[in-house]
Amino acid sequence: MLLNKRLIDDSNNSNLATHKRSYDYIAGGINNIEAIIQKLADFQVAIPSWALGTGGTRFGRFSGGGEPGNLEQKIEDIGLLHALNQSSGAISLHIPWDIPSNADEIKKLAGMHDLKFDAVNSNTFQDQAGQQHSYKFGSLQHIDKAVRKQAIEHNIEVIKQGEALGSKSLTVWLADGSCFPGQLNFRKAWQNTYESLQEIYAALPADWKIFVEYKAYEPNFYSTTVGDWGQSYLYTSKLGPKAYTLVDLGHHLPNANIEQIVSLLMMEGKLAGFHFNDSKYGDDDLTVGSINPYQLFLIFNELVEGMDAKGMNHASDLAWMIDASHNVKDPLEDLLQSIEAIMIAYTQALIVDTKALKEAQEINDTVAAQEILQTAYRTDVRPLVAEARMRTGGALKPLQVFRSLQVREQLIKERGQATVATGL
Ligand code: LRH
Ligand code: MN
Repeated sequence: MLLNKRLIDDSNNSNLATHKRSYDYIAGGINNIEAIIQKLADFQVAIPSWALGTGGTRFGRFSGGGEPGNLEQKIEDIGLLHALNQSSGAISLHIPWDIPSNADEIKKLAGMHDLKFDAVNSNTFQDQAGQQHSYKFGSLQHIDKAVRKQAIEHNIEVIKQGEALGSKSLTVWLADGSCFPGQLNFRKAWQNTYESLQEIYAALPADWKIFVEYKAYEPNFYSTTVGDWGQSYLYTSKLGPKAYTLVDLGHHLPNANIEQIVSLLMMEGKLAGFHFNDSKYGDDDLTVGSINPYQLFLIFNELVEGMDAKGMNHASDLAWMIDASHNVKDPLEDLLQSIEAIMIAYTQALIVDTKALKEAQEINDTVAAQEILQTAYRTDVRPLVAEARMRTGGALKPLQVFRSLQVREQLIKERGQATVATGL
């Protein structure tokens, strides 16, 4: 479904007066406002190809209808999101859930929607039909060399798929681990995984990166062979300069200080980027900023401070991706809310008075430090995010336009109620 630009302009015209009032009020108090708006305009978040349909759990799945039944329709849906918010300009593909039938055709279609291809994701956590060796007891860690070989070859195949689309990075998330004490020799599993990753690393094109994603548990419930940032960092620091550690916000044990992990990985120059989502308990893959928006702000506060300390380009030097699953919300509405939450947290971090914060830290003025941080966090920066959207051709109110155009109803008319999108 292609979105007619005029409809966005009409909506913006009807919202302009209110927007201008709140924008002028906030912008008036910020000295480098134009630089901030430009940073927001440049900031693009990749949409996961596996999160455009209704997710589910082992207890049930409640489809909303009109889901994309193939990669072409997924690109259309991401194109629609990008037309609305001008901040979703990339796709992260998962192979084999979304193998491009014809890479050039797919690349052309994505180009028509002004979309690029971010990291490609391999999948050695499920057995595919006709697969020779099972990943039941792991893939790159597996005690059987033939299974490891199969998993290595799959990752190398995924790199080739990504090259054909113009992607520049491979994300490896391994479900590998154990469910019971005694099931696994941890060192052997680590060594097998490391040697397997070395073979995949060796197959990376010169200008590519490999992202090693860690996760505390699930689907294994006793040990995970890439279980936390330290284990991932052990791999990425030994593998070489093209290896980085990917932070999925939902992959931590309760109360982990993720912003501290982020600051240290950046200090080491080993932060790949993110799979943004939110969670209350486990890897819940909920809407970004829906449960703990303050944590998201604190993470962006470390990111902005760390990137500026290293002179990094905010928009291009780290991988900004969403990883979500939608059980009760419309997938596209959920993604629009997630992008908004990311842009708000980034903007709040950009208006932190870093000079005053540093001064407070240097005299242990903890009260002042909190005041400085929370002044930024408690500033309603939504008009700034909306302004950047409008200046780049997007909607001041993407969700309002999405609903007023009855996009889901139209997609159900076009695709029917029963189409099922591949993915989670
Ligand atoms: C694992 C994970 C990983 C993906 C999968 C879809 O929980 O976060 O990033 O491969 O979700
Ligand atoms: Mn993830």
